[in-house]
Order: sequence, then structure tokens, then C-alpha cells
Amino acid sequence: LMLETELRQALVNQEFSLLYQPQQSLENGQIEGVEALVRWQHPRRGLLPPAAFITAMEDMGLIDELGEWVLAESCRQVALWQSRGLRIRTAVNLASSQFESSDLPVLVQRLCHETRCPPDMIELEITESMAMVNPQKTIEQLSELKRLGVRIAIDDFGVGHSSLEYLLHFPHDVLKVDRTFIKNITTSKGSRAIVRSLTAYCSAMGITCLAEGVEEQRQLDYLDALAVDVIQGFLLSRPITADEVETMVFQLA
Ligand code: G
Ligand code: G
Ligand code: NA
Repeated sequence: LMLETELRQALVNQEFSLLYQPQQSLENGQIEGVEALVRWQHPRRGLLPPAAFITAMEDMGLIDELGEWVLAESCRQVALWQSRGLRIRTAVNLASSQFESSDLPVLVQRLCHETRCPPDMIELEITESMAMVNPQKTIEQLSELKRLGVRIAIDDFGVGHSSLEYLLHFPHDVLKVDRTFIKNITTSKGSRAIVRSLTAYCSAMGITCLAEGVEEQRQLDYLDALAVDVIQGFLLSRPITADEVETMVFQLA
């Protein structure tokens, strides 16, 4: 079958699923939240990562439908965890067309309401480059989303050529420092200086500074010394199922 036909069928047949990658507070060691990461259970090729289908779905105009499912499923999972006494905030990646849609705030409000998911348990991730396409519109869209009570994370920060002046005007709760800086942190004074300046910015603004792609204990030691708030990466955990998240949260509580 053509990829497009397969992807349309995949939406109808509900072949997508979510894994969740834990995020840990360095202050108290607890799981702060998770990032939802979509997978495609292909009928013959097995479990496929986003790299195999996200761009294609953007090109085919199918990404909004997938994105709505990801958001709804994340809200359902947050509500399910909550009903079992677990508060696990869930971060959801937005594609640029989703973020640019004027319908996004209404959609978010409706899904939170329908699933009984508290809006402040949902974090919407947009990349720095998405934010910079039209900075004025970004400010307006983020302000409207913030009024609903959801949290905002700026993803892949530091590699998207944005002016820091704009960052100040984008309402956000979390800055996700791009993994390039974390990869180089043990060897590069420059990377350490950049992370240090980002943690200073976050702490002054009351924003959470999150380091993504943490793979080694030595990187974690530097990040801890630089006062990063939260880490995410293979060192802590790969993306895992909702049940595995529950087990991990109980073990660390
Ligand atoms: O899970 P993995 O590391 O393979 O994800 C790779 C990238 O795919 C992520 O960094 C993210 O940008 C993108 N991605 C994962 N899940 C989603 C999703 O639900 N929606 C969108 N738009 N992108 C996603
Ligand atoms: O940028 P974003 O947060 O969307 O990235 C999520 C992607 O990064 C997922 O596809 C996930 O599998 C991947 N990822 C998560 N932790 C690590 C890590 O420690 N190292 C590397 N190389 N990739 C990671
Ligand atoms: Na992300």
C-alpha cells in the first residue's frame, strides 16, 4: 500500500499509541511529569518511531488529526492517573500547523473538559523555531493558551536562532535546553556557560529549566552543579508505557 493510504487507515484503525518519557526533579528526586511520544504500531513493520511518519503526515495534511488524538489520549491518561491518586503532568508535542491554528485554544479547553483533565496537568511543547515563525502571533496564541491554565514549554531551545528579547515576551513555564548543549557539557566550557546563563534566566523568571537528552552520570553531575531543575533522558529512563510510569512513580515516591 502507499504510505498515504496506510496512514489514513492507521488513523481509522487506531494504530497509534503513546509512550511516556519521565522527567525528574533534581531538587527532590521525584517524577515531575512525562513527555508523551507517539508511536505507530504498523500491521507488518512493527512499532515505528515518529521519524518514520510525522513529516509525511504533515505533508499529507493528516497531522492535525493525529495531533488531536495525541492530545485527547494524553488528557485521558492524566485523568486516569489522577483517579488513582497520581499527579503526573504530561507534556504534549505540537506540530506547527496545530500551533498556528486559531482553533487550538478551543480544542484544548474542550478536551480537558470532556476528559476531566485539569488544564494545569497538560504542558504544550512548541519548538523555539515554531515560536519564531511569527513572534507576534506566538505571543497572542500562548497568552490565550495560558488563560486556559495549561503550561507552555519552549522545546529545543538554543539552536533556533531566536532573539533572547523575544523569549522574554513569550509566556512560558518551562525552557527545554536543547540536547546539543547537554551532549557537550562535559567537554565544552562554552556549553557549560550557556547552560549556566539559561538556569540564571529561568531562576530569575520563576521558570523551570529542563535539560533533555541526559545520557550519562557525568552530564548529570554538571547539570546538578549548574542548578538545572529537571532532567529527561536515557540515563533516567527511555520512553515507557503508562503502566511502567506508574510503577516508576511509586518506586521513587
Ligand atoms: O520519540 P522520539 O524521540 O523518536 O521522537 C522524535 C521526535 O518526534 C520528538 O522530538 C518530537 O519532536 C516528535 N514527536 C514525538 N511525538 C510527537 C507528537 O505526538 N506530535 C508531534 N507533532 N511530534 C512528535
Ligand atoms: O525534543 P524532544 O523532547 O521532543 O525529544 C524527544 C525525543 O528524544 C524522543 O524521540 C526520545 O526518544 C529522544 N530521547 C530521549 N532521551 C534521549 C537521550 O537521552 N538521548 C537521545 N539521543 N535521545 C533521547
Ligand atoms: Na518535545
